[in-house]
Amino acid sequence: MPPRASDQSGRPSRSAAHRPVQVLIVVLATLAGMLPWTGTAQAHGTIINPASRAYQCWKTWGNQHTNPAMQQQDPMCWQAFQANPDTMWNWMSALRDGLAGQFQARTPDGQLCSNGLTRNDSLNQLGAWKQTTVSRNLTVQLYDQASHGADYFRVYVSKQGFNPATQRLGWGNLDFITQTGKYAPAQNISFNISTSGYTGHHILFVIWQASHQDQTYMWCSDVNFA
Ligand SMILES: [Cu+2]
Repeated sequence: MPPRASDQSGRPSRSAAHRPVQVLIVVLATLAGMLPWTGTAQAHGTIINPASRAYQCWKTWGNQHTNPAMQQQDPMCWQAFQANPDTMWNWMSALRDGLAGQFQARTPDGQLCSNGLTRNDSLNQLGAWKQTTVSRNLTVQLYDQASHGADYFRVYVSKQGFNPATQRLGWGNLDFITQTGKYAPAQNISFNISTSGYTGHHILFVIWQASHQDQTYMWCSDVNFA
């Protein structure tokens, strides 16, 4: 009985005493709720070899992005930094959720290199993007800070005769190369692809369907088939 009496008499004062604690819990819960979001916003991935457009610009110019020499030496990165530097700072975040596999229906021609993201439209612009020299059999390398794993990758190469410097990439300009199998979560995932009949500047177009949720990434990597 003494405990119960003490309970009842203590309730109002205890409740008042707990109010700051409850507020703190709400604050902590809110912060905790924000953590995964903040984490995923800053940590995803891209194709680092052959480098996707935003990654190549970030890697080459990220630590000297105001260097005026970029305008002459790498005009496509220059225009991308002018348009929106966040495209480069967030080279890992070119994602859309909930596409339900409707990649073509929900990605208009001319917006493939930006994954249909307005903020990354600089990546669709025409010109002399820096190219990675590759051979017909090549290794494609994903770096994913978040280790999402992959349901699959779909890989395409722009058709022979298509000129990435003067033509906006549409679905009709692509040859489908392969769709990979599933990959377990890892920061580094790489796979080999085989092509034939390509020479000169092509776009390697890769779709990454991540495994943790319906999350789709699309990138253009400029390659030179030697
Ligand atoms: Cu992610």
